[in-house]
Amino acid sequence: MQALSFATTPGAIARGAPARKATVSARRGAARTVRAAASAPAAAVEASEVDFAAYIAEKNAAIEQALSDSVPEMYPERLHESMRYSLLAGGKRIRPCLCIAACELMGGSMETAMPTACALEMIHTMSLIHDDLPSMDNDDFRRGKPTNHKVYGEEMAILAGDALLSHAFEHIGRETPKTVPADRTLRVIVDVGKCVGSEGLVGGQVVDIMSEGADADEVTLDTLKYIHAHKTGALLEVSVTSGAILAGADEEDVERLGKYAQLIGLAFQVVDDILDCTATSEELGKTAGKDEAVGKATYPSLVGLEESRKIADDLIKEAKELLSEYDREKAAPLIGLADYIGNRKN
Ligand code: GRG
Repeated sequence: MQALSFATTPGAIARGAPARKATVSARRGAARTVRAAASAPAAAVEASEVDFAAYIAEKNAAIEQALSDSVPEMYPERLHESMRYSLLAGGKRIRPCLCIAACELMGGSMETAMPTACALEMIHTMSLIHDDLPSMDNDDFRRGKPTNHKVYGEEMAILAGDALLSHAFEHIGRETPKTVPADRTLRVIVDVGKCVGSEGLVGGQVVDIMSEGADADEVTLDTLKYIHAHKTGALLEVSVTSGAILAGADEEDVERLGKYAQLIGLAFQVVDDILDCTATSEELGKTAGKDEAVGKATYPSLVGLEESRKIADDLIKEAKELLSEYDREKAAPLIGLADYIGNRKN
């Protein structure tokens, strides 16, 4: 089977892109959702790929609408505008897609998973807003647009991030359908909290910051694995497991899907490291080549580009093998998402 080619929409709709001098094209940032097989030759596109593309298109449309509905335009207007600016700036929506796909695989519905799916995107978005701040990565572009603090100022960017974080938990608690037993919703809230805090995203970010500028031999592959598993992997993992939990999956399935998510999570970050040194800023929608510029330890810097590519491929293969326990048709979205993560170009 030909490897899927996942391209961003060439004709992405421009959304108020301001004039700028950097190489990143704002046009690219508008609709960076998961897109399947967009550039594969028609004859080579198998039915399963077409099905996956249709599945993702349907989910992404529903996710975009639900995200827009989730944060109101209200007083104080500038705060809500700042929250909506980043939340609706595009993005591939991988986390919500994973959450919905896992819920559906375990017999649940998109409606059951949607509030949690949106909450995960709110948390992901706030982590990007904070990551881009001058005191962190100090980036001017994200998702092909000027970063939140460039548009709204640092104070507002910090507070918009805080508000999105808080709103995420409120949203799961308030909007998850009442047909879902409360203990499942509570477990999801606890799990998401854990994946975001000191044992998750924040912990990973702290080790990442501490590792920057450290002597090369201090940052081992194990340190790098810790950073990736926490900074990136934890949220991807809880995206999958929370979808499964909401559907009422048993522990064995939650554990198996969690393992699948850990593998694709590490692959996601290995590919991120590869893209940082092989793709352009325009393709990425953010500044390329930053890892090398700040002397950051990455998979390519530690094991080389070729070996990094092999590691990513092996991780995706292993993740997909775990799904062989399930009906192939029902597991197709999670299989497709694993392939997407392995082959993504931004
Ligand atoms: C979570 C409380 C809290 C604070 C934030 C700043 C910080 C702590 C953490 C940094 C987390 C971070 C930026 C991780 C990188 C994750 C990553 C690889 C992002 C890119 O994800 P994509 O490719 O992006 O899915 P899009 O734009 O497509 O959504």
